[in-house]
Amino acid sequence: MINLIQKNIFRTIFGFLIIFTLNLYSEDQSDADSFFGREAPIYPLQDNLIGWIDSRQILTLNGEWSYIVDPMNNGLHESSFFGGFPKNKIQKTGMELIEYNFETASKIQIPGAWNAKDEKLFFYRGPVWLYKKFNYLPKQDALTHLYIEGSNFTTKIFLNGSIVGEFEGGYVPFNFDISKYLKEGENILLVQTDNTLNESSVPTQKTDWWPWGGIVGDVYIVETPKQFIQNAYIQLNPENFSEVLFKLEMNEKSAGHKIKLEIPELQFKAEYQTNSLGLVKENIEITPQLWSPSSPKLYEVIISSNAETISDEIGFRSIKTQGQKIYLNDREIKFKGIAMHSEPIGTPGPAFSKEHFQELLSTAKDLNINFIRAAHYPYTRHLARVADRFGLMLWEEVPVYWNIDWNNSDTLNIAKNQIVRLVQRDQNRASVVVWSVANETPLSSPRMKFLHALLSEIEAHDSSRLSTAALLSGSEEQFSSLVLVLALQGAKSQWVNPKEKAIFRLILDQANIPINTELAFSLSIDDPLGESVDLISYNEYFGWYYVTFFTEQIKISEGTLRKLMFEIMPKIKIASSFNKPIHISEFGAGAKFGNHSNKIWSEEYQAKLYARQLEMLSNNPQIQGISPWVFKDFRAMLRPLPGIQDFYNRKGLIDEAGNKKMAFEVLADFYKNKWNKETTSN
Ligand code: GCB
Repeated sequence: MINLIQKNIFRTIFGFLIIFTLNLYSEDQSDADSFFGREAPIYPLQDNLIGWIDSRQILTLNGEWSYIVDPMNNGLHESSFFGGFPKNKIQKTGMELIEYNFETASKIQIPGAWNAKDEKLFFYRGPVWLYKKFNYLPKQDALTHLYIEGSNFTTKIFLNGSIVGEFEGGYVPFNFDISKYLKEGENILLVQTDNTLNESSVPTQKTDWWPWGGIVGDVYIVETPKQFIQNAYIQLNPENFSEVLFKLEMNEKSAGHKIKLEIPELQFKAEYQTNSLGLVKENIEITPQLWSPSSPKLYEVIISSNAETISDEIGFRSIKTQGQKIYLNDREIKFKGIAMHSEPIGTPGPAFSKEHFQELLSTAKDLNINFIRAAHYPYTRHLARVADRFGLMLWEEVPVYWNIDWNNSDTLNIAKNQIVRLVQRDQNRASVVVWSVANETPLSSPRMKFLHALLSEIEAHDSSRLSTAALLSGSEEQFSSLVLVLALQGAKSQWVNPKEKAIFRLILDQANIPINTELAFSLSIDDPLGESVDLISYNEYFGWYYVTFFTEQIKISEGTLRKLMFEIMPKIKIASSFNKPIHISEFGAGAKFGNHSNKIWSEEYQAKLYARQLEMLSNNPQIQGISPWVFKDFRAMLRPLPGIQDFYNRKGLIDEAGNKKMAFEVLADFYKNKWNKETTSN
């Protein structure tokens, strides 16, 4: 008997090896592929976004989840020999061969990124499985949705062994109807999230921030009636402050749904009916007190249908540009800003909660700011909620960063989906005054087409805010004229050494420029995208980056060039051929907290650079807003310098623990005492 069994096993193994060998050596590669994997199933795509999430019936799935790292992507049904992790097989007799077990796996807090939780995963970019068990009582006559506020960057969802769907693109919320997969009692949710970026993703592989992996926003089970309010928009008419535009959309395109709108504090109550597309669109006559940084007034707004009631706290304000100025509620305002990344103070990983943003924004307020650039991707909805209450204006952005696969329609769809979802989520936040579609994207015609497509999405969904993109500008000729201005300064200088002076003179001679010429450097922002945006935003790094390129070209020491640059900076002219306001969306310098010297990476150098930059920027009348780079040191794989960076970008005004660097006070003082005081109190 034993012999027979042994023989069979031997035969099976032998057969297995033969197939294995045959397939390995098969001429036809697809046979080999199908041996290791199965056909990939179709993953349904996400549903339309559900708005007003905070007033829905929700069960939170935030908290402790289990996780298994899957670097070879072996847990999917289609790539696994044994059927994949979603089957969630459990050993019963101790004899079943199952090479995973979510019950005994390591634990992680969700929302949260695995790179921050587990040291071994610090640099990890790949798939990880996240597992959550929850009890549920499915409701008749209701729909149940799974809502995830952000998951980086490709997410596959399985519930009780069934495929729910897939969402591509990080940072933005998405939801799936899971009604048909739910069971009474224990339910098992398995989410595979993969933070790999590639040349066609948004962003692409290279970013100057950490590609945090995992579920980075709230996870909720949301119950709605079968016919529910998908979303609603209620915003001031910028042309008439006694009128508000109200737009509502049902999930089903059908007429006759009765909708009640109430704003109790304004004694406003009205009823409407949806049209055949399931829409309401009305202009409402009310005169709210306007939201502004000095008075961030919010009103409770309640919307009900026959089957449900949703509500929110909403502020009303207008934002416009006219000529080269910016107006909030028709009063001129300057954006006294700071740029940020979504990382909390003192805690590694991404920021996601109300508490994280409360701490970030209240510390940032010590800079006397009225504006925040939330670079370079959407943060969770808590940011804009906190900003609404704190009276801070916000710039929100999608991660179309550096070079993107401009000609790829899938890439465009990811970016469109990101901007649309961001707008749909935050469209009622008074704090949000700017939508940005890109950061530092090199000029080309496919890039123009791509960015125009994103701007059109904004136009179609919400044209009441300012559109922008942080531009790169300045032609080669413009920058070579910067070398000439430095050479003039150097040739005349009292402190530059004779050898370097001789080089400067030679440069001037070759350019036929007499040494007594008065020449100031002027930069014109002429990116053709300027035509299509409301705000001309521009990132510049005078005093930090540019001289590094010149030092090699002209053989002058970097120290000399940096000193000369500081001397000429206050006279630099920045303008644009577009008759629109300019916002300097970045400038900055790296400094390690506690590092004191007169060299780079010191707090002193950073503070001096701020002083020179601020002098330069306030001498340029077209500049109506600034958001220096950056509020806090943030994690960045591009920044390895040991002892200084250690994988942090050190351009923060505070370090990761919240310690203030010297430049913090320089900016705080500028905003409080120097830059057009009259426009601060708006
Ligand atoms: C930039 C980028 C930003 C970088 C920054 C820097 O121009 O927009 O993402 O982090 O420079 O620190 O170099």
